[in-house]
Amino acid sequence: MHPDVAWAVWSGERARRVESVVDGFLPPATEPPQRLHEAMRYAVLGGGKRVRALLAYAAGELTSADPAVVDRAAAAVELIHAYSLIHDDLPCMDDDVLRRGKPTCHIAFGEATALLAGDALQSCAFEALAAAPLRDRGQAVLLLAQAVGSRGMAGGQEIDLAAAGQSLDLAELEHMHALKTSALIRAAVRLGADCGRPMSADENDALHRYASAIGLAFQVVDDVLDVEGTAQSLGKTAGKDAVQRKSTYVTLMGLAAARERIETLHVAARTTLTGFGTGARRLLELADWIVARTH
Ligand code: GRG
Repeated sequence: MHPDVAWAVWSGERARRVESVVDGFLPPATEPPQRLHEAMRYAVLGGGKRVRALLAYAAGELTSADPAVVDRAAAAVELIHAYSLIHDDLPCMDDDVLRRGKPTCHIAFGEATALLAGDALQSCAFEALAAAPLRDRGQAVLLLAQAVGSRGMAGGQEIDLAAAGQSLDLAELEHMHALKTSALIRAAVRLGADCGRPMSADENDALHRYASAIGLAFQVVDDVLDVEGTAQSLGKTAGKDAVQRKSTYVTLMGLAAARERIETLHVAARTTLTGFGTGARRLLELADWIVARTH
């Protein structure tokens, strides 16, 4: 099978897999309070590239994990991600009306229900991990909590909000994204890998460097797409960074240098995996896909 086809088959199968795990884990929309459960399901099901889940499954392949064991880790990171998007789209934050090609959760369900849906999805993520068939559930819960709290994603979001109307330098921008975007991506990789055989300290370190590089590359691509994409291709509002006068890789470096930075991070991510052999195949493919993505 051609490598591109094999990748499409694998990623499509894993994306459907996590969709069904999340679907089975969430309360049904018919269960009271129906509106809240409907909003939760609206935000997390039927959309999104599932990058974080794919990273968890791919990292699981590196340590020969059974995908059935990775399922809960993959679901947990997608649940957290969906919560963060709901909250990020609220009027008090990024104030957006379009997400994954449909009205944002607060447009569809109202602000109060959207806020609660985000809260409840975050709880669901921890519930999924806490009851998962993992070797060390406590460690997994700790890892995710640290990645999404004030020293991780939520902290990065606060730095981003505080920077409104100000210009950040490159180091400040990188620090913000290391928390806001990369922390969850790093957690996805580590949680997935931890579902398989124990890793050596060197392997752990290499995987951490892979995830950091790919997390940052994901963000630089996001900045480039905000300039080059359309609402139709992205499924979310395009050109927002310029309207909000946000510092981005493109505003600080220019488009050409931002593209070069993506390629440098791409090469760095691939290089960190050289010692892993064929088990790294999916992580390598994911690195290629993340930097080449168009939405
Ligand atoms: C509200 C605590 C809190 C955090 C929000 C994730 C986030 C932090 C904000 C989202 C805003 C944003 C554009 C971040 C940059 C990168 C990013 C996370 C893009 C969206 O992720 P994708 O492209 O989305 O993986 P899909 O829809 O494919 O899942």
